[in-house]
Amino acid sequence: MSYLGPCPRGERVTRVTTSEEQEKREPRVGPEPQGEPHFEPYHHPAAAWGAAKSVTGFLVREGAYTDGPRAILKMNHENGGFDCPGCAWPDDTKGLHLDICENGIKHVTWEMTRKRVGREFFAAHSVSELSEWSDFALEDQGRLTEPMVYDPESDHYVPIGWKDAFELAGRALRELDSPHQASFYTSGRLGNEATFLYQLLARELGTNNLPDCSNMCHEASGRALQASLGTGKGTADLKDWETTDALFIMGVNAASNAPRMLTALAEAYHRGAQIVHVNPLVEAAATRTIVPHDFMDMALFKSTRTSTLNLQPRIGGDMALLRGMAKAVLEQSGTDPKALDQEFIDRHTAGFEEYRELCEATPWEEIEQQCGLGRADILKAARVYRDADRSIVSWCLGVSQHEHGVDTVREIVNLLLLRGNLGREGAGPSPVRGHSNVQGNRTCGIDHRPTQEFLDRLAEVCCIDPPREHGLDTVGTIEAMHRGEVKVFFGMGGNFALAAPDTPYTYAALRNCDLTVQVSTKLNRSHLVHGRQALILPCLGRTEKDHQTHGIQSTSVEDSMSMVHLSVGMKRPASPHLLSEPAILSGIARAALPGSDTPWEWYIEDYDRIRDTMAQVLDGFEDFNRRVRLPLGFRIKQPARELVFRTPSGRAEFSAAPLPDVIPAPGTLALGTMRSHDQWNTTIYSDNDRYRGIKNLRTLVFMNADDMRERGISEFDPVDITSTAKDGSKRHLNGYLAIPYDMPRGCAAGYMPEMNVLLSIRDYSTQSDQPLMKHLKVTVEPATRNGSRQRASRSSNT
Ligand SMILES: Nc1nc2c(c(=O)[nH]1)N[C@H]1C(S)=C(S)[C@@H](COP(=O)(O)OP(=O)(O)OC[C@H]3O[C@@H](n4cnc5c(=O)[nH]c(N)nc54)[C@H](O)[C@@H]3O)O[C@H]1N2
Ligand SMILES: Nc1nc2c(c(=O)[nH]1)N[C@H]1C(S)=C(S)[C@@H](COP(=O)(O)OP(=O)(O)OC[C@H]3O[C@@H](n4cnc5c(=O)[nH]c(N)nc54)[C@H](O)[C@@H]3O)O[C@H]1N2
Ligand SMILES: [Mo]
Repeated sequence: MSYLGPCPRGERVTRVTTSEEQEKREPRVGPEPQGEPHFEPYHHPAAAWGAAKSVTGFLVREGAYTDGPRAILKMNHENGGFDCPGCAWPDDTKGLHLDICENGIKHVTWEMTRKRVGREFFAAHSVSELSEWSDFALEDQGRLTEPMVYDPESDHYVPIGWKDAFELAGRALRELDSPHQASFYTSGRLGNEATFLYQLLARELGTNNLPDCSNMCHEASGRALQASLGTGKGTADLKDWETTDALFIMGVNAASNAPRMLTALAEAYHRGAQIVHVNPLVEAAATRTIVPHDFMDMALFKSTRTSTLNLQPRIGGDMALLRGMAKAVLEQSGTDPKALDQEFIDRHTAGFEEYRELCEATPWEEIEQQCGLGRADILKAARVYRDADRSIVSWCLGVSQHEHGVDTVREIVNLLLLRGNLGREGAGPSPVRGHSNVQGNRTCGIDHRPTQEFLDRLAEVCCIDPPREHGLDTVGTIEAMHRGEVKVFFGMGGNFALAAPDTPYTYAALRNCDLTVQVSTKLNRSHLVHGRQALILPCLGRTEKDHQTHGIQSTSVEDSMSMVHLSVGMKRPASPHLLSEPAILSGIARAALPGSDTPWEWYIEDYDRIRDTMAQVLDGFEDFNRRVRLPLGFRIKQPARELVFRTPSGRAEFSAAPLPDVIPAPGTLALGTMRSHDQWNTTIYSDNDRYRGIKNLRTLVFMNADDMRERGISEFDPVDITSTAKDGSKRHLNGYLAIPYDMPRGCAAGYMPEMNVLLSIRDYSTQSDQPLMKHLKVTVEPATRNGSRQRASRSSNT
């Protein structure tokens, strides 16, 4: 094995151990450091003035100090305005006038920047040159302004008219031997109307190759809820959050990634509800908050607790904790019949006896070892659950991105069923979705495994003959591109190259395509890692006015809690040459399917027409155009919420899966990849992570202090991280800095997307096909050759 040499901080060094040893150096993801790396544990409440300060700096940097605040006042409004393109947390049901958060503001401002990337920019910089730039620098150039096509002779992107761009894409699709040689990726920003047209295009063409970011995100949650309850979504809504007695918040960094949840947590605490956080790290949302739109609290620095109990299981230990809680409740039911809701179990569930026997047969010692918590802690959580009349369990990627993600979500449902926490106010499962419309994408047909009923309706209403076989998901698409079986890749938003696992493998896969098409708002890595032919098609953002023949159009989105509402942009588009996403899809569809009977152009004149068709195809969208215009939109009916279960037994089904072994082998650590506070997936705003006390550093690994000591590693020491994949192949990141952090032994954490180089494409869950982004098997050692200890600072008072 050859050594890669010293690694300046921030450079990613990847070595993929394949038959032919490859070496690869990647540019940094984050910005040039603004100072020395610094670490000081954070002790302040979440949100509050730190957030206000951070927002102000950001508005100034993006030149949006006048447009920004004006736009923010139009965000998430019950009548008109646009939906925050940030996370999928629902809008306040009381029509709150400032239903916003720090990261939502940053996200909107990022889209509204005054910076532009025009033809002059591409003329000045070749693709090879841009490939050396950091991901931060690429996006920081601003909004894309006109369609561009890759010119291999000059290695530059050059302008192309929309008509020619559509024809180029259309011809490539027309000339494929099989429609399955194309794959259509969606990032969860796409509005419902464009989503519907996108899946129609793919299916009319003849393929279900519709990978999406859910395949890396909540696929496990969807599959588990579908199997247990017959509906792939959570059943609790914001009203339930407002009335529940106990909230269990698992595997989510809410203060950074769903910050408007802080309001719900603070309100729950005031009400006297119990709030249990389950996370190997005690994140900021598990401490205190100052709710940003509560001006009096802001002015008086008055914070509210947002937790009553924090439990820190080992990475992957959630299922064992849940099993322990269920076991405790079942044991208690021997003397206290009210511990169980036997009537609910008898009337509405199947498989209870088998589950009870499994819980009895699972020894406490195994439960304690697997979750990494003592019995007393498990019993504390069980008592909170037993004492609450109504409970909600909420979760995100800390639960879903694991080998046994489906089993764990099903165990959440098992626990809820024991006490009838379903189909009534204040209770139920409540996954926190990621992208603002990722749930709507699935509802509106982005699914590589569509149901036959959905395809039947689509065939009937849209007069097409959709393919019946399953298509490719994200991992499947990457592998098929690698093998040369997928030749045309469409990216409808997102940054596939960087978001997907096994960075060099994914790059090679994209480069193996005949054509890559990226519909985007900003320049990113996926434009530079491209096929033999490549198009960049710039589109309107959600904040911008979408003018069509019948006037300004709005699009609809669905939040985490199944509320569908309209979003209408209010800003002048960043460039007169931008098209809306539906218009781009219509143009490509017409070129790809010249004889199509679908009225592609007619749909674009007025999106109400798309909605009328959707109303006929999609369950729960009846009378779509009227209902979506109601003040808060409408909620898609959830059969499970009404205790109607579309499962084989017609009941809610207990699962009885054995506990997985999640204990790291001696000498190894389980590493979870996650976001910093100042990033939005692959979009990096700065290299700070305020709530975790980090400044000027992304190339780090958080570790337990004893694990560091055992390896002779001190704070800020450079280390080499080696991952071992299921197939034994090894991947490396060298010269990362170790940071001691309050987390269980055997666990480590670091940032995505940098750490995707450590994850083999073949390491995905056999239950959900999701890449194992929260459970990499790694060793961490002092850096071998990089002797120069980087200068770094840490506050001495901690
Ligand atoms: N500002 C901002 N908001 C976002 C995003 C963003 O990048 N920036 N991304 C959006 C998207 S697409 C998504 S999917 C969501 C993601 O939202 P999160 O799920 O919060 O995303 P991560 O940053 O991956 O954080 C994972 C959390 O799980 C914890 N964790 C890791 N392993 C385990 C485990 O085994 N068990 C438990 N219980 N916890 C564990 C980590 O400590 C961390 O708190 O956020 C959405 N919102
Ligand atoms: N290791 C590791 N990897 C992960 C994860 C993890 O936790 N760990 N999380 C995974 C998850 S949960 C997700 S969701 C994926 C995210 O994967 P993606 O959704 O593919 O990535 P994003 O970073 O959200 O995409 C950013 C790009 O979207 C484009 N964009 C922004 N707004 C718009 C718009 O309105 N329209 C269009 N057409 N384009 C727009 C911009 O060009 C921007 O550069 O990453 C996954 N990757
Ligand atoms: Mo996500």
